[in-house]
This record gives sequence, structure tokens and C-alpha cells, in this order.
Amino acid sequence: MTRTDCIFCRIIAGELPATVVHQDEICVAFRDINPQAPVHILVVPREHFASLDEATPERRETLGHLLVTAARVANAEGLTEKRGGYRTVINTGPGVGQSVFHLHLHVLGGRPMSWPPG
Ligand code: DGP
Repeated sequence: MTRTDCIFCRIIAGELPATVVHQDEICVAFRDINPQAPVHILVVPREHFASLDEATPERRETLGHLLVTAARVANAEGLTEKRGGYRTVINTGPGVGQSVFHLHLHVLGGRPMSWPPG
């Protein structure tokens, strides 16, 4: 259900602008407003749930679909493994940097990255 107080629900509903690069019946992918890499895309389920902590067996298809979509979107941006690869990130909780509490998967690439992340 769309939450009027959720930025990502409002983007998905078309009420707020975003540069959408992919959408289907389960998820929407759009460019991050504050990119941390040359390519920085968020893959967001249409269903509102706050974080990966709310993963349930009933959401298995949605969660798997986010990963499949992340790979498709990354490849469409030219971020194949041979061309530098890409990083996928799901922040869960404010302590590790989650700031929007509608689950989303970051796809980052186009520059070298170190490990471990900060
Ligand atoms: P996180 O910190 O993991 O919760 O990531 C939230 C991301 O969402 C952050 O990288 C910035 C992005 N973001 C926040 N508000 C907006 C918005 O209104 N539009 C877009 N495109 N991205 C947003």
C-alpha cells in the first residue's frame, strides 16, 4: 500500500519526480538523488516495507526479483563484471546508514571501490 509519508512510495506512485531506468509489476529502479558513484541506482519494491529485517517467506519472490533486476540494470548501464563490476548494498538500520525506511537495494559502479566499506 502506498504511504503518503514515504518518499519512495510517492516516487513509485509518480507523485514525486525521479529518473526511472526500469519498472515492472514488482519493482521500480531509479537514479539516486545523491549519487556516490558514476552509476548509482536504487531498486525498490512497489510493496512498502521498511527494511530487510521485514523479509518473510511470503516476500521471497519480491526479494529475489530485486536481485535479478539489480543485475539487469547494472548490465544495462554497462557495468558487467569484465568492465569493472558493480556493488550492491542494502543498508538495514540507521546505525549502518539507512535513511529511507522503504526497502531499497543500491547498485553502484563506474569507479574503483575498496573493501571493507566505511
Ligand atoms: P539509504 O541511506 O541506504 O537509506 O539510502 C537512501 C538513498 O535514497 C540515498 O542514497 C539518497 C536517496 N534518496 C533520498 N531521497 C531521494 C529522492 O527523493 N529521490 C531519489 N532519487 N533518491 C533519494
